[in-house]
Amino acid sequence: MQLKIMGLILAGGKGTRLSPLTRERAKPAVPFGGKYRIVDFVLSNFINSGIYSIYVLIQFRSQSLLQHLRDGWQFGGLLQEQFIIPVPAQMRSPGETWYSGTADAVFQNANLIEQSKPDLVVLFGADHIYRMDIRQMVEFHSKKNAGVTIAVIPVDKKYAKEFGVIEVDKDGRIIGFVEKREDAPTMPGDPTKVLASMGNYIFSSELLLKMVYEDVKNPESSHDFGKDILPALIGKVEMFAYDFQTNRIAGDPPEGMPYWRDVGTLDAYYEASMDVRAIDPPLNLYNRQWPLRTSGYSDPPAKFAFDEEQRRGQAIDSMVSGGCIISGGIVKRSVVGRWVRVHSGALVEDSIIFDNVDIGRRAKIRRAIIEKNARIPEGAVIGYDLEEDAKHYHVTETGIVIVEGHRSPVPLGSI
Ligand code: ADQ
Repeated sequence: MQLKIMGLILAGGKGTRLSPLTRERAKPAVPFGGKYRIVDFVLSNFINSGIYSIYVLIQFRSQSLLQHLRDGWQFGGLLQEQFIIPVPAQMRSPGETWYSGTADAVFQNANLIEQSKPDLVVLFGADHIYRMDIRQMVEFHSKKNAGVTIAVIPVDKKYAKEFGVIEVDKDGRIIGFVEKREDAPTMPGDPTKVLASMGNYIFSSELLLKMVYEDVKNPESSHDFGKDILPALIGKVEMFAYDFQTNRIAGDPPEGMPYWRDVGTLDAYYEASMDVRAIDPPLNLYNRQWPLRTSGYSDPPAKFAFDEEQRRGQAIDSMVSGGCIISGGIVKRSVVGRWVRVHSGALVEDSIIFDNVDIGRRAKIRRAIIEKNARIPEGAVIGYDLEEDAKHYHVTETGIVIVEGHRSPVPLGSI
């Protein structure tokens, strides 16, 4: 029997720890990998897994995310059950509030589930960099006859306080769940690791509805899946952990381990970006059987204007997006967004450059994130003297310099 599946994506997080990148946009709308946004990863996972009925629950600073969903993710029209629809808070909670937590976000949209009566709700976060064939998790959920299945991955014990941590019995049944606690239980046989929830759940629709209706009546609840709903289900329903490490993507080498990163901090975001741009990357964007989808931009190809004499005008070990012109400058080990100009004599190394940035002649940039629309003046030096940089820019713990951009874009192509 073909199961009827509804996709719900929780895309309302503030992403405070990614500030200033989240100053103007919700975390799922933060650019990643040059031409993509973080939300493209989960949306591509859904579409590539054949889940086509998708609601995206949005909240904070959603304009940029809405625009991205409109530009890149509109489809359907012919078939009623094929859509991606962004839904802001419906003010259906007792106090007519914004989504007060992830469970409240589902409660406020319970009518969508009631109307279409899916068998399963695939409820995923929107904040992670990974590829996952969700069909394999659905199959696991069905085989186990589970009420809830949570995708899990081992992470280093020192990160326990950032995740929901799960305990399982020998059959993979969940027997413990604690949310973000330093003293979370480690994995049997490996005291250095905890089994982290990836924030991706499959629920039988009936159970999900029952839980969010009960939760809204509970004055003690913070209306959150990790803090309230999941711990309360232990021992009451069949709840299983799906081991993400068993997930395989068609077209990938069989020995490759699945990659998953919570890009919760600027340093984690930087590391994941560098992972993806690597020559032999742990997450391969070039597997045509698992396309990472995004806006269908009509940018011209990136262009490299090479100066033979100076040996300049090139990008090495880098990803460079459409509309860019690297004109007499050098880009190394970097991720470059759309419509970027790198002028003569400029050197960009180990950096992430967002869209529409102009890097002036002879500027030198190292280990930096340069935000959208920024103008780097001629001869500027960034990333070489962190004490000096800290006077002008945000510098992270590991010494990544964040150069803020401008709100209003300089017209595309005018530089
Ligand atoms: P966090 O990611 O810290 O932990 P949360 O901030 O609730 O939890 O975000 C979960 C997802 O929901 C994100 O995609 C976020 O954008 C979205 N979201 C947050 N608040 C929302 C709201 N009010 N409305 C709509 N969407 C909202 C969670 C789990 C942990 C798990 C980690 C994995 O709680 O148990 O380990 O994810 O990263």
